[in-house]
Amino acid sequence: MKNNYFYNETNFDCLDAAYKPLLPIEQKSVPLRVPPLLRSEQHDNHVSHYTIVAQEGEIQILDGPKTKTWGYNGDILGPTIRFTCGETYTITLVNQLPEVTTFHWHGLNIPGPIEDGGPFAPVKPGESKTITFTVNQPASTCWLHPHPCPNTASQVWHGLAAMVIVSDAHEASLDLPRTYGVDDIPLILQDRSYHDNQLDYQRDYDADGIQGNVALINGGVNATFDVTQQRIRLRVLNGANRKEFRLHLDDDLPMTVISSDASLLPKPITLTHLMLTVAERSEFILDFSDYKLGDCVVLYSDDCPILTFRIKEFARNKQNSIQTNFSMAPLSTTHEFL
Ligand SMILES: [Cu+2]
Repeated sequence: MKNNYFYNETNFDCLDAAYKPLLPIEQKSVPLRVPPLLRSEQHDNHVSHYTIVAQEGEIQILDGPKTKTWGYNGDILGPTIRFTCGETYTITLVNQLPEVTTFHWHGLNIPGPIEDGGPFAPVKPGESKTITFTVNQPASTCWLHPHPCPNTASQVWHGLAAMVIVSDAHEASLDLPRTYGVDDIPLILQDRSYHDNQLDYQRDYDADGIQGNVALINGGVNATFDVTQQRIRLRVLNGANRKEFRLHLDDDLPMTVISSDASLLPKPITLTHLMLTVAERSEFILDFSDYKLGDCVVLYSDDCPILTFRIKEFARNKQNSIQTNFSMAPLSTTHEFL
């Protein structure tokens, strides 16, 4: 291992008797699903209105029958929700699931118990609730997930999770990739087990947290992403119930980490291996300037390939290095709640 902070993988796995490794899957690769951006229905007096619907669906994940899933405003996961620091949002939360859920804003510094969406903010089946909050925190990558007691884990397992991006004027002033879907890419990493292509939470239940052998990335398997810009910013969320993701590129391409859970780091850190535990987020930049058209670079977790980058044509600029000092605002204004 080139980065000393990294774990001893062999020992780590031996100590966890129930550890389930990710296994490569024999299936044709498909383009990476990039969740759409959530559109506001209305914008008046500096207040944006959104509607988020928790619903049942089904989607093609493995070859064969479709998998029954849950999602926000769709079959699985949800649209990416963008907030701007200082803006106020009114959000209508709709529960079309057959059981109680909540809508928890993991990483947002907003009031509880209702707006925050913890276990004390239930939305019953067939009902809806409207919340209003003002976002006031540094730029960060957060996420939305259900948090009902005791069904948080099973609802996430069924597919409820969405990425949340907070932007602010400071982040906007930095020379960082931020064209969503082109060079600013959300990656929700998860693992699942399937039985005849279906989830079975009870069968796979583990009191320490459920695991699977199939790696999902944005709800799909064996994904490829076409690189059309020299620098790609990945916003990575470990959306698994229990599993750590231990990321590295097949040729040890450096990852320039710019952000962790709370916000931007004081300055970027370059790593070749990065471990994310559950619910953790990290933003890092990959610079593909040393590759040529047609090359492929593969992102792994442990020894399982999870995403292939295919190099396309793009303008190259060796001078376009990443700023080394973000001079970010102090972190004391942010709080983190699970
Ligand atoms: Cu959480």
